[in-house]
Amino acid sequence: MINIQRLSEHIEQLSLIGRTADGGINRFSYTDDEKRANELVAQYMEAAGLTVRYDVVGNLIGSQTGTEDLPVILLGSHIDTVPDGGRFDGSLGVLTAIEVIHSLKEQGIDLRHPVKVIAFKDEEGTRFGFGMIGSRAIAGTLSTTDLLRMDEDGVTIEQAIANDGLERRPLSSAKLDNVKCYVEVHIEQGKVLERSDAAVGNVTGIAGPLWLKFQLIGLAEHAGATPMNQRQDALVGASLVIAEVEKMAKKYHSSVATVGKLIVKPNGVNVIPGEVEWTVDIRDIDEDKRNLLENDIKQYAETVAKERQLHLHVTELQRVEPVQCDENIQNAINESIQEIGENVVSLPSGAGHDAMQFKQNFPVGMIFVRSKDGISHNPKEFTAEEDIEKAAKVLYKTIVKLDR
Ligand code: HGY
Ligand code: MN
Ligand code: MN
Ligand code: MN
Repeated sequence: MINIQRLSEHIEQLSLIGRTADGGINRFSYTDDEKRANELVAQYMEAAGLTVRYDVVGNLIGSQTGTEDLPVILLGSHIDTVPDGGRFDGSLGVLTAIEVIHSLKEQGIDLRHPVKVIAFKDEEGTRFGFGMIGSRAIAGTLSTTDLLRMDEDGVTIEQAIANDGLERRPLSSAKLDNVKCYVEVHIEQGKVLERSDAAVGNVTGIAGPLWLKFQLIGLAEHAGATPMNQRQDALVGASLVIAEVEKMAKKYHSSVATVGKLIVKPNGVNVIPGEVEWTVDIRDIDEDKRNLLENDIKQYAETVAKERQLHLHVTELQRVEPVQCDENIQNAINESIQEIGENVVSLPSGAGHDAMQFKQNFPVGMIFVRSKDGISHNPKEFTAEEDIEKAAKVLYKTIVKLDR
């Protein structure tokens, strides 16, 4: 049913592009490495019989017609990474979708529905602090204002698109209509499947990431000449807030909150920090609880700022709504898991995925594959070949069921 040797070879080859010294991967949107990765994946798409094109933001789209004029079955994921990321996050979903289309073709199975496989642009948001550029464009929700977001060198998304040599067309040309559904294979990036002794899982819903940037501004002064009770130390203030973020998140059991980036200015040994900037990534499958946690954190930051004569600025970087996966697609996935002799485990996704951008557009479903030790966003990210083969078989069977 699936040529797992070919799929494993594709995963290995793609993982070599953007490789870091410690075996991780740096592959950020609109860079030469990502361009080379797209070119490799485009070859795999063509070998599978897909017609390849790039859309206005650089989504790599492989298409095939159906035997009937029906809505499109959409598959895919992303091939960009977090800094020093793993070889399976995103890439597994794109390559597995291509392998399933390739296998169906080899077995002479012509689907009724047209199919598109997409490697979505910039799912991670690593370069511009604003993720899922590609899937937003496909959903028709990416705005020209969004394209003004800048990377750390001051390059906007719009400039990066132009530098990438992509044909300039209106953003609206990227929107895909007439889509039946979207199904994504992705590594779990958590420990649930492993603890349930399950190779694959059916995703019930996806927690929505809310990204905020906090800035505390105090006064940079001499570390030796400034008495302790006369300081406006931005880093001490930030530290109090950051420690409280963890305590508050634990209060809301299903929520998670992470401070992933921290910038201290002027960052000198003998200078009281005058300015500190940090990010908070807040998630919950329940949007109301996420909003409560957001407000708790903001209010505490304001209290600390007032007590310490610091100025606080909070900027929203992205706010993605949680999404429930479609019941019919979940049933097709569960039946397929049973048919390959695996026990069915259904679970929510703590990680965000391109699928969540399609909440208002068409039904979505996701198939998770077990992550060793639940590790991801890390060079140690690993998923066993036999688990990948099972996930590919589940996707194969799910597509055949959805095609009826
Ligand atoms: O942040 C996430 O959840 C995903 O890896 N982009
Ligand atoms: Mn990721
Ligand atoms: Mn991912
Ligand atoms: Mn994803």
